[in-house]
Amino acid sequence: MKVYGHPMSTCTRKVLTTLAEKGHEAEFVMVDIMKGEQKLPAAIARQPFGVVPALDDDGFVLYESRAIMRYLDEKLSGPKLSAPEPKDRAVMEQWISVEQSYMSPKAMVVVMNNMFGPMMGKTPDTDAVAKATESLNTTFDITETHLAHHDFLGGKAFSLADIDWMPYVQYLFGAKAGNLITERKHLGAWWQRVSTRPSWVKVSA
Ligand SMILES: N[C@@H](CCC(=O)N[C@@H](CS)C(=O)NCC(=O)O)C(=O)O
Repeated sequence: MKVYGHPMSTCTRKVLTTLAEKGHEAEFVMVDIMKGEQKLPAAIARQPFGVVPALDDDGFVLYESRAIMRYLDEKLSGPKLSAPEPKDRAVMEQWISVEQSYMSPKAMVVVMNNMFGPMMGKTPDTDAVAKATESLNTTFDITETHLAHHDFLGGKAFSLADIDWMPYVQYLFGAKAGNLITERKHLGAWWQRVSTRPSWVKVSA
């Protein structure tokens, strides 16, 4: 099994964390997105949208990080990262959707402007950051209410929903916006719980 990705890529990190939680390793093949390697013909053959990650499981090629996470959880031995019960499974899927629809697009604005942009000598667009932060405040207030009654996003147990949220939440800390997490008691406690898991410590090192 091969994972094509980049160690700094949030979507690649979701896949690697899923593998680590399942107690498996895949061969990691670096696609240097800093050099544009994701747009080369060989990469496009695996991921036609020209981004990472992609998985190659003995000739079965799959792209889209969330699809890969679900596939790995179904296929591999190890702890189950999705609840079997329909209501629990649906709650997990709801929080994966919240990440994709409301959290990550706004977190990306903050991270690009406050973390990656300055690394490349760019000046942050403070208006864009303020607008994205306002939206993140709403999303995190809703998340805080949920986590007041649940240890994990998917409910009682650690699941793919937690893994799905972790890479962008971590980058918010690097983008001087970690207060959005730590100033919320339950969200802060959740982050403490999930970010100290050995899988995450390994992948984010
Ligand atoms: N929906 C895709 C998004 C993949 C994506 O945006 N990957 C980023 C890295 S996290 C990338 O390859 N960026 C390089 C580019 O846009 O050219 C997934 O979940 O796999």
